Amino acid sequence: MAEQIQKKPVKIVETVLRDAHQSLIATRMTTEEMLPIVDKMDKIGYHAVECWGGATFDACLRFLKEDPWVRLRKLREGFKNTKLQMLFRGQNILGYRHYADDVVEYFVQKSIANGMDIIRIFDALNDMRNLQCAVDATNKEKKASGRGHAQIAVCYTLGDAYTTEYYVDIAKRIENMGADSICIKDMAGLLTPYAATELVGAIKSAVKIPIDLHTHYTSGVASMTYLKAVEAGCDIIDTAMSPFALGTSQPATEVMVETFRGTPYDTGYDQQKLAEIADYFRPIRDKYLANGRLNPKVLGVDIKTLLYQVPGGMLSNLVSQLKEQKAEDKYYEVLAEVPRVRKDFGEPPLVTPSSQIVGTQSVLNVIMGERYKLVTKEAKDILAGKYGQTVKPFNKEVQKKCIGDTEPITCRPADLLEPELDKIEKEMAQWKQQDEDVLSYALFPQVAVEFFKYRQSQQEGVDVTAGKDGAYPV
Ligand SMILES: [Mn+2]
Repeated sequence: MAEQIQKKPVKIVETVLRDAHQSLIATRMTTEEMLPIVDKMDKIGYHAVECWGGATFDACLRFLKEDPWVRLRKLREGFKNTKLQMLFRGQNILGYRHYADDVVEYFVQKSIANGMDIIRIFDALNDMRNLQCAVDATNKEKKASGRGHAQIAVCYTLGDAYTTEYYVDIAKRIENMGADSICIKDMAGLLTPYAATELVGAIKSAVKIPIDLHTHYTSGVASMTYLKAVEAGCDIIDTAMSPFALGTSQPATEVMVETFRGTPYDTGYDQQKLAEIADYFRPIRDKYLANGRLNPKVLGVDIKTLLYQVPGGMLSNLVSQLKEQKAEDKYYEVLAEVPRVRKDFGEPPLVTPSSQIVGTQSVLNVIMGERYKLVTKEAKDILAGKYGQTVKPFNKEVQKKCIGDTEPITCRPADLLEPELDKIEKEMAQWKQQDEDVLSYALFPQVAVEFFKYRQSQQEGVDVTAGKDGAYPV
């Protein structure tokens, strides 16, 4: 009988070049640290390597003084056989506001033109209206160039509204929207193993497109959750090479590969080759541990995440925000405030940007000693409907205190935006050296200009910023 069981190797998305270092070391891995190992990674047989999008773009420009587009092109050059994957925040692209459709379309077009294959598109509020433009743009590129795969992710979270029926309904809508695959995106490790059996089983019987499960090890259940999910029909799982696995990152690639060995789900990956890749990343992990960038606090199991529903990247951000304010002792107080603020804001999933909005507001509420005494612009926007529709209504009292009599909007937020690409291009014309610069500027105007100045100083050997805002090494 055993021979008759149909082989169904589980596919693996390797996250070490994106989510793993975003979750553990605030996205600081450099292109230089990535490139020497690309060739070995390319020979594993991964379904895809997630390596771009999310916070990588911002971190490249802001902290690493790297051009994210150059990184993408170099990775594309190195990964000759492996698909590249990116994370894309729907109408927010990789930024923190809603962009007009023309910018979203142009970003998708340029991402694929520069080598991206799979675009995982999600919306922090699971408002599907915010995804359609990016999905259509991906499908258009796929038709034109043969490259491109639109994966729509539904953010997994807990709460009254988030029933199995809710997810099944969303999954059907995702399939109807023209997605090539669906991702259950569990930012905080909230999906427990037996809940995964039910959820994946239910979605599997409702849709035909492949299911990818993405979770984090934060609460300690993630590898068991993958096991049950795969048994229930999950096609793809996201894992990270062991030196950048566990804690707020993903389950370890080698562990999951070994778990399925000899079963119908056997990946067939070579453990010896994986070990060589791990050997490469281990000293890099040690470096970040030694310089304090990798905080041991995010490496353990924090079962409280099941209570606070805080995603990996957000946990490490909260730690550094509190460190800056010299208020590290308020860590658990802030963690307790997070679910209260979330409820006030219509119980959205916590993922960029809603995680930052809820997180920062929680820090302010605790540090100021009075809730909503100081309110961020983004918190006001979310309460004014400018990010889209939440599954639950807002706390009316909090809404009133934060935005007063402002009339909240109910349409798709981008419907109120005029095309803006031409205007953006004119604004930054003096810095433009490649088409992609327009998009870097569109997403992070100040940070991009700083980067453009730095780039120019490198090229010309003169420091154009001298005497203004500090000198760059030339
Ligand atoms: Mn993630």
